[in-house]
Amino acid sequence: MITNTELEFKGDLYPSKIVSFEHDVDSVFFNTFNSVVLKITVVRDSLIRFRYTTKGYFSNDFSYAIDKSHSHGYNFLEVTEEAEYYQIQTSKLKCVIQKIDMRVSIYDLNGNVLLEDELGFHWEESYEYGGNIVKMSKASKDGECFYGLGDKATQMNLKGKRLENFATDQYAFQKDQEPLYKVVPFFIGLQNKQAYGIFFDNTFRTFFDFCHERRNVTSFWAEGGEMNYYFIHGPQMEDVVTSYTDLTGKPELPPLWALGYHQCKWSYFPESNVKEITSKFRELKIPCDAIYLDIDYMEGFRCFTWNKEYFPDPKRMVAELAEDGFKTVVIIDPGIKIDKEYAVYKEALEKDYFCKRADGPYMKGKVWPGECNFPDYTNPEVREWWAGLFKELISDIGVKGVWNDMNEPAVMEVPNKTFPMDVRHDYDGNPCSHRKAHNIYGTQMARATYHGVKRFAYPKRPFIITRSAYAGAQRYTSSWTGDNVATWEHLWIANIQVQRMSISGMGFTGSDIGGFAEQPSGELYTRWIQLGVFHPFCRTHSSGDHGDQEPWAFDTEVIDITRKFVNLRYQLLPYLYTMFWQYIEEGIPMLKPLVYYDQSDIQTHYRNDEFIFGNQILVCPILEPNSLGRRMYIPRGQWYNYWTNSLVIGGKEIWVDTKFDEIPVFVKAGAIIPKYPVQQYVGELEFDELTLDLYYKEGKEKSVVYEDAQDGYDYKKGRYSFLTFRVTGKEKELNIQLHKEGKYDTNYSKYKINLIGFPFKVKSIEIDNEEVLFDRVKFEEDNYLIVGKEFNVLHIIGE
Ligand code: MIG
Repeated sequence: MITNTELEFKGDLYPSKIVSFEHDVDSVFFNTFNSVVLKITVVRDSLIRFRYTTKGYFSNDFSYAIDKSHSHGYNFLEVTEEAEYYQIQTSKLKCVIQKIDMRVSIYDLNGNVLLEDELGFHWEESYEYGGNIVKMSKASKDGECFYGLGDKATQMNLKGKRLENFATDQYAFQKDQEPLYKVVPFFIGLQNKQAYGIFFDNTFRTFFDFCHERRNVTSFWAEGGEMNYYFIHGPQMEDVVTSYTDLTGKPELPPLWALGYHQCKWSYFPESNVKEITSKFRELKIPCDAIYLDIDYMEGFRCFTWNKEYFPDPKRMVAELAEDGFKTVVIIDPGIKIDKEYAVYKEALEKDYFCKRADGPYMKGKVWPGECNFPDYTNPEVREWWAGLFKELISDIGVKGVWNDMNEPAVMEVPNKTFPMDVRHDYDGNPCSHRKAHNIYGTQMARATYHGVKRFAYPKRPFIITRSAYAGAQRYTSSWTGDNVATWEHLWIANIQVQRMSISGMGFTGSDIGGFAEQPSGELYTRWIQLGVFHPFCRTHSSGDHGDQEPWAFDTEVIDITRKFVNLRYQLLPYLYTMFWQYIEEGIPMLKPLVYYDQSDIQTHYRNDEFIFGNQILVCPILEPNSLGRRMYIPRGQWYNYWTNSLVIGGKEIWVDTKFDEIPVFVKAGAIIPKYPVQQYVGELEFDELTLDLYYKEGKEKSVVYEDAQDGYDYKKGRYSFLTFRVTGKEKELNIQLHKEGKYDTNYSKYKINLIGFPFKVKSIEIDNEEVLFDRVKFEEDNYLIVGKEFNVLHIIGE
């Protein structure tokens, strides 16, 4: 911990005055008398990169986080020199650099300060390792709020916190515990109702201080590497998050089954136990798409092997599970057992693929298999080799997904829980020590795994899940929040972690439902499932040490409620898939914390529990035992209680009654929510109608529905269906305009439209301006109608 006394430490060095500058296309270089260079690059009008060196020149510019295909290009760039400062102006921003001390201020074009250096860039030389500890401090205004940073187990608004980024196997972590498994050095600041973002792209151990040490100062620093950050202009949080996600990359669509319910435990074995579990799901009619094999499926924990006693014929078993609709996902860890008889070990040794200590010997560490060596996934040749290892598992045996664990990397029985810092890495041709490679090790492993699974799963889509990740990992993999605990507090943590991951570019995330360590009560498990079905990744997992955690480990009531909520998730699959599409297309987070949803309402700035699932469903978990309801904030606008269909006007905190088999769920007025029938697994049923729940609104609302073949890559060639419904409701009528894009023809031919909250009785219906008789549209009980899917305008007229 750095204290105030240390802050006054005279070891800190600062840029002196600027003596020259050069402008080279999109970049401007400022040189100080003491050899500091600041390179400012205009990536886009609203996205500016700042790089500092203290030695007069820059090292090779290389980042694992930045997506090579990110958008760049600006409309306007002008550099001017004044007596006291330089100014860089784009069509969105103005950036002022003081000549005397190189301090930077960023303004919007109305002259509002967006972000201003306090001390600005400074550094401390590191005698022990060479290079610098690089530091940045910014002035913070009263009322400023901070969000983001990945998987932090603390309140949504990070104001007043100091956080640390160093990927760590943090078994049974606690609230506020630092650091955790993932590293996303990206935060969103919100000040004066304007949002901005900072992405500090530095893989060394980094720290962020949000007005914790000093009230009006935000600072961030790294134990090595470069001061290298991107400033992202809002003013809406959506602008910041979508720009950040564009910069660090978006995933491809997962297969739709990956959005189903997954069941996991450490461990299901032997084969008969796996089958017992899967059959029980079908027998109890609780939908489930994936079953996981944890480390015990392997022979002595050797990756890419099978314990033949437990699993005599994996190919047959995987095929039989597939017939019943189950996809098999297997765990693969980074540690390769030191064993001269083990093919994977032998090959990696021969090819020199393992990480080495600074002085030459292989890095050795204990994990599940005993003493292991560890592939250097930062070497592209090693990644290629690793990808190739998946051939048998995927092409031959038919495994559909791979789960990467322990990739922080975790090492047992050593105080720092990971590699020694002197271990060497290739870092894609930029050799470095583990100090620099530690935080991206897990991502590079997941990346290699992704390429392998993708190659051998083709023409189907791959599914990868990882525990450790650095910014940008979303391009390759989903993730879970690691070894949580079966406590109510952890349910609170899971809710925040998944929302936070969502606004940190890495939305395909979930928690171990029910808790990994310890045993949940039936009530806690129920409350967790009720939240978990609204998380992009939905899996029950447990350590297996404290008893079973399948739904039927609890009483009938729990089983019934689990079924009810998992059914709801399966009904909402088209809605969930649509939000995934918006994530991969536009970088829009699938879950939206209330502050993201309505940043100009200050009531949202400190909310934690409520979030928007997709665009139009408001969810709030029950986080306490024996609850008959809870208080919650309803954001501005009109919302229908999903369970009662009663209308609430938002912008206030209210009490919501819920039974044990409900949590507060609200649907935005005007929304059209698409639903599939309940299926026991994705693709089980053929159906001829898409259900559309239409929530009446006096006014306008737009809803979209994305669909495609649910797997494969045809969607990239335009074979998808994208429906836009524009609802306009009036006192006695409602109009739906439908616009269709894409070349995919859905299997169903009709819509069943449920009319919810209509204040009038339907008198007649016009389709494309022609009145239709009620025998052409099935219209019953005044609350739903069935119409052919091809229409442009549907006009519902009341009496
Ligand atoms: O040291 O593979 O977070 O999900 O079940 C424990 C066994 C290793 C940690 C993972 C957990 C997994 C467990 N693993």
